[in-house]
Amino acid sequence: MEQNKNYTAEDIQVLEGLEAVRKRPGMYIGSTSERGLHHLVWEIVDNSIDEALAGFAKKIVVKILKDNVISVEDDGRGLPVDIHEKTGISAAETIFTVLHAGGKFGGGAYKVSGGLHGVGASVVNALSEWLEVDVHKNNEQYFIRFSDGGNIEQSLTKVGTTNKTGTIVRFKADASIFKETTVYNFETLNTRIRQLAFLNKGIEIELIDERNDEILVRNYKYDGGIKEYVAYLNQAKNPVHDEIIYVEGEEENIQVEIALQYNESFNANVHSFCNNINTHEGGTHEEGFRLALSRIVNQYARDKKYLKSDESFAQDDVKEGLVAIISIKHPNPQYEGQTKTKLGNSEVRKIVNNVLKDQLERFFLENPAVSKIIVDKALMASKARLAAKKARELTRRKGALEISSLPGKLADCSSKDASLSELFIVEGDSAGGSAKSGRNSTYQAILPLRGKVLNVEKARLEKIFENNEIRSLITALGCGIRDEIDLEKIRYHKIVIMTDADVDGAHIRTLLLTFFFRFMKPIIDGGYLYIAQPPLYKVSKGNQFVYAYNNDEVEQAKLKFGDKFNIQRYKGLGEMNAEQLWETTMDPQNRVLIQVEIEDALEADEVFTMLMGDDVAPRREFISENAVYVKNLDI
Ligand code: TTJ
Repeated sequence: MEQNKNYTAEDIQVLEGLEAVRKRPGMYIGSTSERGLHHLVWEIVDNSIDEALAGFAKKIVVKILKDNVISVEDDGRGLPVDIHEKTGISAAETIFTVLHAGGKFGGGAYKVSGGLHGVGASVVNALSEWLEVDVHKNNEQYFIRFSDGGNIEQSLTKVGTTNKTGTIVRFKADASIFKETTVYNFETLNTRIRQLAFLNKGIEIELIDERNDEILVRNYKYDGGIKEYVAYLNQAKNPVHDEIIYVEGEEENIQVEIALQYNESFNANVHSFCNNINTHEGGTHEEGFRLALSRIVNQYARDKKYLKSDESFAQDDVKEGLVAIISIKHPNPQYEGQTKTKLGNSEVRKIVNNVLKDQLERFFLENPAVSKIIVDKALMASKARLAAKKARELTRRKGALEISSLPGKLADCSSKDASLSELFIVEGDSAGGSAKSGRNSTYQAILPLRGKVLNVEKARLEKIFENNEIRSLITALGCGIRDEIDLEKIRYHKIVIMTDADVDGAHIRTLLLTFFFRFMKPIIDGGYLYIAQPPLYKVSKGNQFVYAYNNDEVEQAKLKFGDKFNIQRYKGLGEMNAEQLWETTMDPQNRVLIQVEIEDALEADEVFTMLMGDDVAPRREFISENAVYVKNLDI
């Protein structure tokens, strides 16, 4: 391959740019973990999405080739191949070698997808062992190859003729950068590709995994766009009206699309996107939506005399059982928040309101049966909320003389510094007893739970207050619940679920995770929630012993002790004495805690609905598909 020997000032500047990316990759792709690795794919795919949104590409194919090489191809116009008169470098090459290049790929459409606005291609090149580009354009086929983090190896060269147009990019992530892994997760790619197809109606996106003998193919194309997304999210949730409400509009060059449908559950499932980015932290588009929806439902309910003129639904009442997707395309989005996934553009609030108001009011008037169902649902929610408020006031009034009591069974810690304090939620009184005696009571509190926690998946906010275990937990945490959560008030910065390593323990852990996900999600998002890892075995020989936390460690212990040894399987925390429980599971010096994090709230919602919801069939299918992976099942 011809080497580009005579480096120009331009080349130096280019290499310095890409060198900067290799020095601090986290600044460009967030991290070099598995999540950062997958971000490379999205930076490339976003370019093809833009070509499709501009109306020139119809199909995008993402392939995972052998050795975890990624290929992304589209049938668009093909990257520009003209040679820049000043630099003598082709436009295609520039896009892969200059940071902040390609902000606009020509045409009227502005670059909408992706978070980095076109810097992606050169960042991916910088972080790849090699990257190749095929361009089909003007009946010619062109080829470029870069290697070792973006050095040009083969400049743009005609390598043949063609009768099609399009762009194909192949790259191999640099293992010296992505030290954790360079293996792509099929489900991660599949979930996001399906989401991109939902968010960009009519674009066909295909995923092919060629790494193994059995080739996996997934193909997505949704002409109904986010309407089909709402239908997909509601498929296991029993919708209460057939038609999915869909509005779209554009104002000030900002495109707004909203789809919504109510189901019989009590949970709200509202997800918002800007330029295909999942704005997990919400923002002005979501605020505009919530305001407009509650205002319109209230207005309709009053006009039809379902509500008296001085009554109104709270926003919560109108959210109950709601599944909604809000997707906007914005030429100049301002992202805020901890993870830069909160939309800050203030003009968006009124634009979303304007787009939704006219069309939703018209829908309600034209579909009185559906409107009545929605209003009835809000009425039920409102009645339950008001009844519970009265009940709470009553208990407060009755208990007015009591101090605002922490639950009696809470063994609190003496420290009042939440940032140092830990709450262990323990199953049963015997384990609770061991935990209380074994703990460091300065900063470790214990809350023993008696019996099963309520399955809140099907419960209204009001219902869960009737459950003693849940009420004790809410009181112990001290930070409120649902929209009233104030993490400033939380009494512990580590909340540790410590249940038995048996089926019952797993069930209680799942019930608690459901509660936290459905009613206290900010606690998970804030990284406060953990799962304790008690040892599964104690392997001993004479007075020597080792705790084993998994089967590999058992094997290692057996090797250490040679032939004669004793193995004790810990089924319940109660089988350990206080000292052992402290040493193995609570002592920060030795313990292993798993921090609970939500990779993708949409997926988590699907999992909780499937595991904890009414519909048995999906759960049975999940169990039969995954039973093969179960270890240490106690019969
Ligand atoms: C921009 O306007 C002029 C004609 O070419 C348009 C363009 O660049 N289209 C385009 C870019 N289609 N596909 C891409 C692309 C595809 C991949 C896989 C990767 C990159 C960096 C760009």
